[in-house]
Formats: sequence, C-alpha cells, structure tokens
Amino acid sequence: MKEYFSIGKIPFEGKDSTNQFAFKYYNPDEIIDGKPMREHLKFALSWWHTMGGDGTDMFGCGTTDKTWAESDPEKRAIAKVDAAFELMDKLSIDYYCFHDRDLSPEYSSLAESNEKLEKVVAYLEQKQKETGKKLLWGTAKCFDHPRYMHGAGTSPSADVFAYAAAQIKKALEATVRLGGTGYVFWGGREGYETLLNTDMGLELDNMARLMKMAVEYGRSIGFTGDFYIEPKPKEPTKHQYDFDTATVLGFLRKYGLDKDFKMNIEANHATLAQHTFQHELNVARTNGVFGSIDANQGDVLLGWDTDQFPTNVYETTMCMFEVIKAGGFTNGGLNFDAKARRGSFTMEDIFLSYIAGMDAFALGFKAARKLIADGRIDSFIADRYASWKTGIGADIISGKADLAALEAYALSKGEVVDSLTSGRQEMLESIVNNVLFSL
Ligand code: XLS
Ligand code: CA
Ligand code: CA
Repeated sequence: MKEYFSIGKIPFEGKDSTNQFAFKYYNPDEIIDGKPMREHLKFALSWWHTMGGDGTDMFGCGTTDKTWAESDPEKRAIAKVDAAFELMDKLSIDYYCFHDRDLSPEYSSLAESNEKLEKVVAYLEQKQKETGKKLLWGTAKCFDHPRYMHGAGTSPSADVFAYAAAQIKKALEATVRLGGTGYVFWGGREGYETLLNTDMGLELDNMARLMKMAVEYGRSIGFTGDFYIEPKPKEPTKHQYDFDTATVLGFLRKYGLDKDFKMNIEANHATLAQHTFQHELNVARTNGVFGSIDANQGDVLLGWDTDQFPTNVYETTMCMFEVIKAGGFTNGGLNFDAKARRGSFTMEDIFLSYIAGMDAFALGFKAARKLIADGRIDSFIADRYASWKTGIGADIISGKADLAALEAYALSKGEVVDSLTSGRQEMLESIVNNVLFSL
C-alpha cells in the first residue's frame, strides 16, 4: 500500500516531551473512568478540510497540494480514502465525517454522481472493515453548486428543493451503509440576503418538510442514530435561519422535529452568534438536545468563520465540562471542522495541527474532570440557589404558591435585598485558574 505521509505513527510521550510529532496529553489508551481516552473524546477527521481544503481563500489560490497525485477525479477520490485512513491510523483518530461531494465530486448528471459516489462508499466500507475506523456522521453538500445559490430546502424553486432531496436521500443511504451514528443538516445557504425578495414563512415550512422527509426515509432504511442541526448565525448568507441553538430549538419544536434532532455545536459558530462556545453547549444540554461537536475556534478579532484548530485550553476545558455534565458522547463526538492556516501549507502541518487540537482537548478533558472533582464551582452554584430547596422557593417549584400567596409572603417579609449574596465571579474565575494550572 502506497504511503502518502513520510511521518510515522504519532506516539504519546507525555507532557515533558519536546518532540513535535508526539502527543503530550492525548494518550488514546489511557483508561479514565473505565474507558480509554479515545472513547471519551471520539475524535473525528473532517473530510472536507483535511482531504480537500488546499488553502484557497477569497484573495488567493491554494497553497497545499491536495490532489493526492491523481488528476482523474475517480482515482483521486479513492486516493483520498487511502490517505485519510493512513492519517487516521497515524493520528489515532477513530472516526471521520463527510459531505457526499467531499467523497466523490459532482459529475455531469445526478445519476452519474450517485453511481460514482456508491463506488467510493463501497471502498470506504471495505476500509472500515479492515481497520475498525468508523463514520461519525455524514451530510450532503447542498450549498456549493450554483443551483443552490438561493438555498436548497429553502429555495424559491421547487425543482431545486427536489434536487436537494434526492442528494440527501443518497447521502443518508451512504451514512446508513457505513454505520454512521449521525446525519447533519448544516443550513448552507438556508437563509436570506434581503427580506425584499424572501417569503420567510414558506421557506421555514419547506425546510421543515425536507427534514421530516429525511427522518421518515432515514428511519425506514434503518438509521437509528441522531439527526443534527448545526447552528450558525451568518455566512454564507447574511441571516442563516439556524441562527443559534435557542432559535433552532424553537424551530424543531414548532415542526415536531425535536424527537429526532439534536445539535451539532461548532465553537466558531457559537462566537459568530455572539455567544460563548459553552453557552451553546449549555443551552443544548439543559434542553436535552446535546448531540455532537465541531471542534475548532475562531479569532476574537475577526468576524468570520476561520475554522482554526482549537488550542485555547480555557475553551476546551469549559466545553468538556459541559460534555461531562451531559453524560459524555453517545452518538456524537469531536469532529475537527478545522483547517491549518493558509501559511501552514506542508503535509507536516496536517499532523501538527491535529496534534495541537487533540492535545488541547485531552488537556481540557482532564482539567474539566478536575474542576468537577474539585467541586467548588458546583457547590457554589448549588448554594447560590439554596433558597429554592425549602420554604417559599420549594412552594413555588411545587406549584403550591400562586400570585396571591406570594404577595402575602412579600408583604409580611418586607425588604429582601439583604437576602442576596455576592456572585463572586472573580473568585470563581480564579478557582478555574487554580485547577487548570495545578495539573
Ligand atoms: C460550515 C459548516 C459545515 C458543516 C457541515 O460552516 O461548519 O462545514 O459542518 O456541512
Ligand atoms: Ca461545522
Ligand atoms: Ca465553521
């Protein structure tokens, strides 16, 4: 078998290692709470950035060769599979995620695209059997081709809607065949540029119709995993309908889709919506729709989707804090929807950027476990809400107290400002520092 990368398997060497091609914190086989770290973190490789992204941006062409030494598209698609499986093996990554068109490009007709895609899927199935690698989730690229310029499920054209439905049907079949435990809807161009040309009500009804069809078809062919919506507030459209988790929740509940759909939360999309990553995870968790994560980070000084590899340990810690509180991953995982910077253009940079991201999450996981075991944050929060455990608070929660009863209570109590205690934000932030830096 041809080797695509001259770098060998990345070993775990521990925090004192200075070997750039070694993990310092991610030890895939370290047993924590009865299972190996690789199963806690469930890292996934993103096919689009890693196997296809060549550094092309709005201002310039690619800087990295991602042709995998094949000019023929069919041969290239197969070479991509081999290169991806080599990477997953060398980086100890167990999962991958794809868009249909990352696996196999669009050909001159839908029938031909489907036929060629099937060949790649068959090859993936064989490679999975040989290696034990798995599909985390699949999706359809319904935003790239010009036909989707006004959206897919929200297109003003019913023909375009039908085309997208056909593409999603095939992508679902591929996901099921490869044993994927998730299927993602990221609303590529499902949004608007101006309300002057947009029937928002019809567009949202149609988007829900498409998702309902996907659920019905998926379940009929044996898909038992989770459907996900991946919120994002803007880019490529000015206003994306799946703005953030709270907006998506309202949509899912309105259309009765909340039993089948969970969230795929991306760090960079959270910050584009002016939320922290943790906020989005917390909203998903407390509403029972936490599903999967697209692990990356944005840049606070840039207002767009930079999809950087995550290296901010504060962020990975608070992310894993939420993941642990949600009971860990079930069908989901940590998909690196991330790309090395355009200037980090060598094949080594693929390894170095994954190592950086995986180590940042391993550190975050350990720090989050320590934060929970330390208990100071949790007990502070519990104490802060202690008034809801007994007396009038318990009466409100149990439904015993009505407005009249509360009025009588407030009148008898008089001024209550003295019942408040400090929020202690600075102290709590320093506890986080204390836990993080005494690792
Ligand atoms: C783009 C999205 C996309 C989804 C999958 O911003 O992150 O890559 O994850 O369609
Ligand atoms: Ca994403
Ligand atoms: Ca992104």
